[in-house]
Amino acid sequence: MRREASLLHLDLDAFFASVEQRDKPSLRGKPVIVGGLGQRGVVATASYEARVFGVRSAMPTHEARRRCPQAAFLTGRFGAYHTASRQVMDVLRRLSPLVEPLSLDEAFVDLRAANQGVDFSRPGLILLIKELKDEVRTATHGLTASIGVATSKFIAKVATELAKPDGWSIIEPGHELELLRPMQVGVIPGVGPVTQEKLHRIGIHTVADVQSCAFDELAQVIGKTHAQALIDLAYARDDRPVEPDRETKSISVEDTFDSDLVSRQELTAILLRDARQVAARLQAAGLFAHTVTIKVRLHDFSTLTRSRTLLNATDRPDVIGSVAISLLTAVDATGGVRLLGVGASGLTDVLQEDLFAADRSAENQAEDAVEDHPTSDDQPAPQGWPTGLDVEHDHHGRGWVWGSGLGRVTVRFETRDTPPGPVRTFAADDPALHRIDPP
Ligand code: TTP
Ligand code: MG
Repeated sequence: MRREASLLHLDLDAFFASVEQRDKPSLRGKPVIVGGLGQRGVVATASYEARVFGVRSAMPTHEARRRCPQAAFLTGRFGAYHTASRQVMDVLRRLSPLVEPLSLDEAFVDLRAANQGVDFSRPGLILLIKELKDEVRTATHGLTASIGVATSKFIAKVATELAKPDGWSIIEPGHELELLRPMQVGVIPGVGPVTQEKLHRIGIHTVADVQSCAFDELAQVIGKTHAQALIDLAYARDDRPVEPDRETKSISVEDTFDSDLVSRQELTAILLRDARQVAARLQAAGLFAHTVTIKVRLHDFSTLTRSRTLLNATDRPDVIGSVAISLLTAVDATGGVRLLGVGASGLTDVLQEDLFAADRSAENQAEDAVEDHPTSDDQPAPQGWPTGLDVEHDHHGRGWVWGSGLGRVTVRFETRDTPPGPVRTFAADDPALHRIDPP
């Protein structure tokens, strides 16, 4: 355990929604919900203005519409989120080379390895945190982050949660236990809803309850290994190091064929076999993947990848297989396939996931997809005018899709750097109107 509070955790506030409010001035200060807009879509995130109405991540979008009909419902713009993420990670890497991104909007930083000497006194840390928040705001053109600093990853992350939104907190060495004891057991990494429910059944609700529970009783419910991990964390014993290259880690399996394959049946069988191998390697490494990717090389040697990000990371062969198969259905492989592969990325370890939530069906998991996104050298096929998308009109300039239907598209003409702008409606096939990449 560290003697000084030198583990920093940063998490952007209402990340996707904040990017939308930044780029769409008319939505600032208003409820904004980003997610799947279709029949079975789920909420990826909601702005704090929408959270007041009880809208939460992973809630079905129709439920969110019921709770907060006045919100702007927007499709995700992953290009813009990736850019913002890179800007934040660059700021963090200027502070210390030891940065471990956990997702697009969240990272640990080891301040012991900082590029310049850090003053670990409370006033010294406060100064560092305030400067960091300012740098993030400047680099991202206005996004706010919350920051926690403590003696371990676990406590630093708890500190960030306490500070949300747009705040910071420092947990002084020696104060970890008093902080944790009254908290719900779900605060412990690895304890997701399923595990929490199991613990509730034996009367464990708070971290203090874990501390006073006999090891054997705990082990009966969640197994010996997990019981020990749980007890260690309940006593704030966490010496996990910051691992800077976790983000880039991925696991993949691919096959090249002697002759081009056309049969869907054969391709499906290969995907399932690859998925089993990927899952086995994940399980061997104790890792879970957030993103499943397929790689397809066609008869003309063009190579494309398709990926889907899941709400819950997985190490299950059936989940990976069913996602891979559904990704392949979106690829025109009628001319034959030369190479096929399955990959898993966005890896996290056991402690960042619900240890026992693995009994959900593959189908449910696949339905949970946040977004399908082409990931490499191929272009998305433009189809329709999803609300929130960036567009440009030859005469009116840049804006975003405010709504569409019945052969018409309504655009609000405003950008990050303009005041709230006017709306205008066009025919959906107006040749002067174009989809554009996030500026
Ligand atoms: P979070 O950091 O969990 O959430 P947040 O940044 O939206 O809000 P908070 O202020 O509480 O940190 O997730 C970061 C982004 O990841 C979020 O903006 C959208 C995406 N996401 C999903 O797509 N699905 C999910 O279920 C969750 C939790 C997040
Ligand atoms: Mg966040």
